[in-house]
Amino acid sequence: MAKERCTKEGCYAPKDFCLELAGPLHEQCQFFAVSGATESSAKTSKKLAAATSIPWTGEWLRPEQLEILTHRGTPRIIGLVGSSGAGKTTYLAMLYSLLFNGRRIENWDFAGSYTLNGWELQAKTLQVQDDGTVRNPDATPSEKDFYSLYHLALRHDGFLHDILFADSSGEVFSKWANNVNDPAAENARWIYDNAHAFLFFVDCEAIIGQRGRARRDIVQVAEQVKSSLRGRPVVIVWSKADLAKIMRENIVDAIKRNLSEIFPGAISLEISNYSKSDSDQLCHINNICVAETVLNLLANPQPLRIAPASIQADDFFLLYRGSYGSK
Ligand SMILES: Nc1nc2c(ncn2[C@@H]2O[C@H](COP(=O)(O)OP(=O)(O)O)[C@@H](O)[C@H]2O)c(=O)[nH]1
Ligand SMILES: [Mg+2]
Repeated sequence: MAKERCTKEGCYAPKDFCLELAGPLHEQCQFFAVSGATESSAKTSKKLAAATSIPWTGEWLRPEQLEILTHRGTPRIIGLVGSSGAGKTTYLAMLYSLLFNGRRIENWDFAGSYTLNGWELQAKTLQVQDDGTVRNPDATPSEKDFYSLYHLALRHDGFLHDILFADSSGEVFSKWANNVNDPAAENARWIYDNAHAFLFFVDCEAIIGQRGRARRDIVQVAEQVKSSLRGRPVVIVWSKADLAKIMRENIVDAIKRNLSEIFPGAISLEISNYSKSDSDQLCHINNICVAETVLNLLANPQPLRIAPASIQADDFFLLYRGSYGSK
């Protein structure tokens, strides 16, 4: 019997994710299929190699694969930022599940995806199992070269938009917030440099458990996101808001104050993946609303909010701010 092993250096599929395809579908990888080839498996591997010579597999994408989209315009990248376990991957799983079950993002119609397998894989984990439990997505690998870009083609105002949600493990963003040049935070750096907008996750559960430490971590990452933001939109997502009532009010107020100073005017939304009813505000409505808000901000960029410099002058021309600004 063929030995289940991959020939690609540094790849431990099936024990770990397939490096080549950046995901768990190692059986479709030419390097995996070639290993330990018996006669019949060699034939299969040839077929598989032919099948995988198409530029995409339905798995989530890596930056070097984005050329399959760029021929039809610039894809817009939405970076998910937040600590480890903040619910970023579960958010994506829930978003896809809601869309799959017929919920709509107003004025953004689903028109396809290059990463259906990737979406499906995460969404499956939210399906209720025979024993009544849900599994939740596996922890996102924290290797510096692990990328998972989830694609949606959406039709808006008669145009097709390619949207990519960039997920990564929270650890890499914490490392990046500590030191933006940390060699172990390559993917966080890529997401920060290339994203057109950010979903900034604030984990209600972490605030309950870690209080002041959670606040410090949130503020540190937020400050770093702000550092070279260049007007890119940020939507603040309070995740696991089913637990929101248990949070201590003074810490919540302090975090809200910090975030409104760091991201003035940013919209905040509370989400949860645990629904109480069929049209649960936190789950069914707000998860979609997060996507709608960030997409609308991408489609209609807001003017840069630059604090006006105070000008010391008696010159009325320099002091003039226009009739709107003078109110
Ligand atoms: N209470 C609560 N827990 C959640 C919710 N969503 C996710 N979780 C928990 O948070 C864990 C981490 O979520 P995950 O999406 O993997 O976080 P990530 O590291 O930011 O991608 C999951 O395994 C769940 O146990 C939620 O809406 N409410
Ligand atoms: Mg994750």
